[in-house]
Amino acid sequence: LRMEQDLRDALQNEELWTAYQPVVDIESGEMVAVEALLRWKHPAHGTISPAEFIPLAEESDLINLIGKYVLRTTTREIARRREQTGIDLNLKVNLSARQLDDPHLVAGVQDALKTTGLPPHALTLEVTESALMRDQAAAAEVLTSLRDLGVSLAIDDFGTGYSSLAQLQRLPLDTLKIDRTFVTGIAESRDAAAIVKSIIAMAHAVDLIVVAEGVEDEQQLAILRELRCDQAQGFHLGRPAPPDELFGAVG
Ligand code: G
Ligand code: G
Ligand code: MN
Ligand code: NA
Repeated sequence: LRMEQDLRDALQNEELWTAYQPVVDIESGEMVAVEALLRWKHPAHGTISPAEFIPLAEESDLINLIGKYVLRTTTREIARRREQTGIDLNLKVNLSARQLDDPHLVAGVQDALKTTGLPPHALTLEVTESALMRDQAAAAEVLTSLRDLGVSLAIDDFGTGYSSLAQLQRLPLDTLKIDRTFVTGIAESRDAAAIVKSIIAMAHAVDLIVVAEGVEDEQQLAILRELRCDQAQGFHLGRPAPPDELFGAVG
């Protein structure tokens, strides 16, 4: 497969880089976290979206190599930015389902924290609802090992799967991210607003911090504030950007 070989080469040739998108505390308006979103600058095809190349990488062990690279480079970057800005900034890194099956995952995370000096509480690992529901017993085990390192855990794209409150409660999670498909309609549709309201209430009932994704205007943000959503992310608050753009250049 041409593209798979290109992707393997991309890792070597440093064609992969990471954009960071701000996550804002709704009450204070402060940036409290950034989500690392991988980008591929292909020499011939230009920028390729992770929506295209992550699924390809997930077909093989390549996703574990990429995942390890992302963990190593983003923890280094954000450890440096925490020092530069003095902000107790949290780094959010996406994990693929297949990475949860990697027996070296926990050691890899531990190694990235140790090497870069990023405090464990400054790292949140995001796992999609569908990845967690695939094999709940196995997911619970690996999440528990990760949490023992002191890192936080988030369920991503929530609402797109079919998990119950009981299932959520059995997993050692800290944060729930509401999928942007629910946020998109909250200003126009009473049903969408009602769904978001009930997700927030349910998440708060089991002590999860709630992040709304895909916030694209002030009206959506105002509704989320009214619904007591904790944090928000989306183009209205900041697009994924190179770190120098987000934090300023450092020497
Ligand atoms: O940034 P963008 O919306 O194009 O990302 C598309 C998808 O790629 C999202 O679902 C996002 O979670 C995923 N993604 C981005 N970066 C990473 C990464 O480093 N690892 C994994 N597993 N997925 C990522
Ligand atoms: O699946 P995950 O939530 O990890 O992916 C985040 C993706 O959502 C990224 O690809 C990012 O570019 C995208 N994204 C972030 N904010 C917005 C937004 O406000 N609107 C839309 N349409 N996409 C967004
Ligand atoms: Mn995510
Ligand atoms: Na998401």
